[in-house]
Amino acid sequence: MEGFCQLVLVNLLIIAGVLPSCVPQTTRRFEFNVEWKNVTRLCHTKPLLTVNGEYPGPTIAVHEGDDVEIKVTNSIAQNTTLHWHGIRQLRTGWADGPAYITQCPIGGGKTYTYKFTVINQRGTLWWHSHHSWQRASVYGAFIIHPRMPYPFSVPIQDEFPIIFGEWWNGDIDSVESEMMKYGGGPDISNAYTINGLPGPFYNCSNKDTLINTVEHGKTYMLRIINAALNDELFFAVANHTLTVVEIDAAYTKPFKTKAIMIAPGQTTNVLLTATQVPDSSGMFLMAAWTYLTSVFPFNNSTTAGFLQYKNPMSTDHMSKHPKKVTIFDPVMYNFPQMDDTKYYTKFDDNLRSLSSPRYPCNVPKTIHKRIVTVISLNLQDCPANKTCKGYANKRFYASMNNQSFVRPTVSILESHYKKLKKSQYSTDFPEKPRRPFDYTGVNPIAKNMNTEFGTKIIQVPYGTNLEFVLQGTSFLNVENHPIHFHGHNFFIVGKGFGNFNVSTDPAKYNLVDPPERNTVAVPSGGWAAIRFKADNPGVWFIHCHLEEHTSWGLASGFIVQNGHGPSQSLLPPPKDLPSC
Ligand SMILES: *[C@@H]1O[C@H](CO)[C@@H](O)[C@H](O)[C@H]1NC(C)=O
Ligand SMILES: *[C@@H]1O[C@H](CO)[C@@H](O)[C@H](O)[C@H]1NC(C)=O
Ligand SMILES: *[C@@H]1O[C@H](CO)[C@@H](O)[C@H](O)[C@H]1NC(C)=O
Ligand SMILES: *[C@@H]1O[C@H](CO)[C@@H](O)[C@H](O)[C@H]1NC(C)=O
Ligand SMILES: *[C@@H]1O[C@H](CO)[C@@H](O)[C@H](O)[C@H]1NC(C)=O
Ligand SMILES: *[C@@H]1O[C@H](CO)[C@@H](O)[C@H](O)[C@H]1NC(C)=O
Ligand SMILES: *[C@@H]1O[C@H](CO)[C@@H](O)[C@H](O)[C@H]1NC(C)=O
Ligand SMILES: *[C@@H]1O[C@H](CO)[C@@H](O)[C@H](O)[C@H]1NC(C)=O
Ligand SMILES: *[C@@H]1O[C@H](CO)[C@@H](O)[C@H](O)[C@H]1NC(C)=O
Ligand SMILES: [Cu+2]
Repeated sequence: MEGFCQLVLVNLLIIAGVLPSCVPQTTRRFEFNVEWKNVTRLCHTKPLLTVNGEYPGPTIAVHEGDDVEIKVTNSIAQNTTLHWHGIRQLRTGWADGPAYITQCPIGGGKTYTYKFTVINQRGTLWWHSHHSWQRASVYGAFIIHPRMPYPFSVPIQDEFPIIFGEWWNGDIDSVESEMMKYGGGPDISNAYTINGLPGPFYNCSNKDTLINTVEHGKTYMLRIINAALNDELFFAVANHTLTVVEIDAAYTKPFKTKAIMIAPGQTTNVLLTATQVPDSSGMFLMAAWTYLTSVFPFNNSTTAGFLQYKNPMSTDHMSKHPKKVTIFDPVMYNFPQMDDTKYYTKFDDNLRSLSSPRYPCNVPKTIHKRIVTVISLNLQDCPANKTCKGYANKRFYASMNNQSFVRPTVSILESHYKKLKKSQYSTDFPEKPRRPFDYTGVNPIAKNMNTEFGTKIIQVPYGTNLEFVLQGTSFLNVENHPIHFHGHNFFIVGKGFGNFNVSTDPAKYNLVDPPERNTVAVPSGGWAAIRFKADNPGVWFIHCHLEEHTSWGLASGFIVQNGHGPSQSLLPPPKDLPSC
């Protein structure tokens, strides 16, 4: 093997994705320092929370099967935690990261080493802070290189991360605390970003524009991540077609599309072949703009970068500066409009698991338990003598089955593992709405939109085949919600607009090749049904990946009990686990 791996031809074939990787399984170690760094965008300089002074943070790149150790040092006064979004964390829930769910936060001046193994996963994931709204700037790519060649035959010339985010000129802690104090919506961001760069459509930002260089005729892999706090996005490259090959680190049946929609928490790998004959600039616009389903305020603006051709065939010189563009007009580029739900639905319908002998689609054909949960926004009366800035001078909240999630002060995983007497959670989350109603058809403003507060979660034995029906509502407005599950991938077996019908909809499920994900964008004014085997003992957070909704309580969780023997049991907590 050693000698074989050193042959030049062998290495070329590995890079092109034709032969399996020769890299041995190993332990990959990283050191992450959470620290402030002065960063300037849009002519505003501010202290920004970063990892190792980088924005976005450093990329973690490992191979399938590697052990990973990330030593996190917290060099700020505030608490922090980090989450490895989409990593299954089999038996290592202590390393998952959501504050007060699987760990107490890492205090100022303290360290914690996240240790886990990447088992049977390959593709693009990401990492981010899972404490308060720190993930506004504390995020980065988590790339798992496959051991086996890619299941598509095109040789890949190079790959680019494309990470969307949001930039606020002000301090993100104040945005969050204002929102929680007055119960209104958060201040919207000043710009969307690609790899931390807003791009040419914003004032004082032309120099902060991403440029990816390509060669005519070659194929590139774009590893696209939506790390934005509160916004679903469309993404497209002018005059180019994208071929979707993977979502949330699971291969899909490849299909071509003009644009993708990507919700916060999701990742998408696309292939792009540089087929075009560029003009004298050699540049093609790559843009991301809102997929709009809500009536809440949002920033109607576009982040963009450029694909730049090397040696453009139509000219002998090539510009080094971003092309001057001022107006983004989707029509001009033949892109979907921001409210084009029809376009999104068609795109989403095309997502299918690859479902091949090597990568089978292990969707549970039968289930042990179906949980129907309504996801909604809520309005609560303003407390006496307080100012509230939500709709009708009330406070916004959000809930699942009318339970607005309250974080406990000790991590649920620790309470569960140590069987603490004074545990601050209960396992009686309602498995269906207590009072069924017309979820998507009512005039919501006329209804009672109060919610209940608590820390109710679900508990199931190891190996339970679970189905969750996530039912959207028209409370305040219909809206697309990206619901993320920790510790498990799931299969999206069904979805639709309007209300889920238990007697007719399950018969229409796709149990052959449904898409596998960790974050499902529940259709606006509709529902999605997901299935998975609960085979990872521990405590797992479920929440909307729109940060404002999580803050308002759109969250819950589930405990998977230990099964038989060590291989089906949660490992003991690491010695350096932070305490509360
Ligand atoms: C940011 O700049 C301000 C003003 O120049 C300075 O006081 C502060 O120490 C800087 N912060 C960091 C983290 O470099
Ligand atoms: C929204 O986007 C525009 C650019 O189109 C920017 O100038 C503005 O600061 C952003 N933020 C707000 C709060 O409008
Ligand atoms: C840029 O600044 C100019 C002048 O202040 C303003 O008129 C324009 O609306 C701004 N454009 C954006 C996109 O923010
Ligand atoms: C790109 O597409 C637009 C409209 O779809 C077209 O007007 C333009 O000529 C194309 N550009 C190139 C370089 O092919
Ligand atoms: C967003 O901005 C564009 C261009 O200025 C405008 O045509 C469109 O109506 C705006 N959309 C919304 C929902 O505000
Ligand atoms: C609210 O204000 C009223 C009148 O100023 C006062 O009597 C009452 O004690 C206040 N209530 C609370 C909870 O502070
Ligand atoms: C939610 O709970 C609140 C408080 O108990 C109640 O007033 C409201 O009617 C409930 N709503 C639904 C839809 O069950
Ligand atoms: C479900 O569909 C059946 C058959 O079309 C219909 O009779 C029933 O009323 C529907 N149930 C609900 C809750 O809409
Ligand atoms: C950090 O977390 C601990 C444990 O929950 C808490 O007691 C402490 O007040 C927090 N510190 C800060 C600065 O928020
Ligand atoms: Cu949401």
